[in-house]
Amino acid sequence: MSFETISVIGLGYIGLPTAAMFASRKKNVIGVDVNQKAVDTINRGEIHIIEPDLDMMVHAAVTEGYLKATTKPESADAFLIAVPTPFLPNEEGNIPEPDLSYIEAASRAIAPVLKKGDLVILESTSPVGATEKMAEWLSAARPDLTFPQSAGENADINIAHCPERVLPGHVVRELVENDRVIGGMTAKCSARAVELYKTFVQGECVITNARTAEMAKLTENSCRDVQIAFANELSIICDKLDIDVWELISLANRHPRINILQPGPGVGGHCIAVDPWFIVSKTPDEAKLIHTARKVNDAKPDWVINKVKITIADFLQANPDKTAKDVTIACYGLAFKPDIDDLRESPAMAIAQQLIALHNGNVLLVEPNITQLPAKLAGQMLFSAEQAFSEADIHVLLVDHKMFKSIKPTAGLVVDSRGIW
Ligand code: SAJ
Repeated sequence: MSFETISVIGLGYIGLPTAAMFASRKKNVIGVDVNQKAVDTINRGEIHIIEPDLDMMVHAAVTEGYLKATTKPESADAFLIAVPTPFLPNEEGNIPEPDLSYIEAASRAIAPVLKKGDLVILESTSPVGATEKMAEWLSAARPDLTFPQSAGENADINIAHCPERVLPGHVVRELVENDRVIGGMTAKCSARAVELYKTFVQGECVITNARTAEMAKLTENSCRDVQIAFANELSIICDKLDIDVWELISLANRHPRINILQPGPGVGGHCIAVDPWFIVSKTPDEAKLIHTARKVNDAKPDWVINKVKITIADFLQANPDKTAKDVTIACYGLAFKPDIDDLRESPAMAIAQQLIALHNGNVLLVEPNITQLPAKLAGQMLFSAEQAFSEADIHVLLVDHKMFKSIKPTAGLVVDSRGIW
């Protein structure tokens, strides 16, 4: 049975590009989101997130009539769930537990419109076992239909986990080109999911089971987290030993089998700093290295703040006529990584906020990729790099945006968390 109508639940950074991609292949796509504002924006042919080329795709899909957004699920042949899986609120020091309530809510929302022959795919990054849980929620809501956990290959509804693996900023290209892990609850579920993704995926669709697919996604991001933690730990060791860590890494990387990543002010974003916890919370006694890497990366912003405090003390020692109130600090970059405007879960933002709270003098914020500061920084102003260069006594480089690679301050003290100045 082919897929004529496809519904995508959750129209965020993954769901919206995926919906637009199916629509670009002339499938009827129903995008569902609880956010009425996002739904209205999309139905005007506009987008509420920033991702290169997505605006054109959504505009074309909506004007040609292949994509519409709504807050209430409608009947479709396939449902892709791409909702967030954040943490449950937890006390500092405890292992964060994943919050599956968005997946549960999405399952309950689509259950009434499911019909025999439908395919349901969980795309959200999830702890091992989440797809089976989703299948249970669906089955509890629709006792009149059969599901793979009890009916196997003969189930009325097919279910699979197919994790997204695209890099923010390159989503449109990577959705098409990346290989896809397809974890069906049965062989038939996998085969149908492959058929669906082959609508636009040019990469290979590699079949496994749902649990392995869940773990594959968590493994990819945990691997990167561990590798970044290694670089961050090296930067702290090198600082103590008076060695330039960036020179050290570039030398070590000349070895044919070594490829060390780059240290920074910490790990941000909604994936790499989150997903390893899904492994740690399931297997806390076994996931020792993954847990330690998380702690190393989470501690890095405080290390940078401490560096700034030491630099303020150095400045005051060299300028005995001044007090902390007279010292102007500039922070360069607020985004969670270079050349994007996404400030969520950004270590640079956390450092800037803490410096504003800690420091008696002025803190100037420079972020060339935004025009307005978020509410969290209400009362602060955005400055151009040139203004900050001329006004600040201490320059704190937090994000290696392209722009900062071509200019640098000529006076004042520098705390460079990225090694470009
Ligand atoms: N970072 C460093 N040093 C490095 C590389 C990255 O400090 O050498 C920092 C970045 O500055 C940033 C954080 O790590 O704060 C994460 O950035 P990233 O570019 O490594 O990854 P994300 O979060 O943008 O996207 C990741 C990708 N996963 C992997 O590369 C294994 C992407 O493919 C996933 O789809 C995405 O997570 C996701 O949605 O899970």
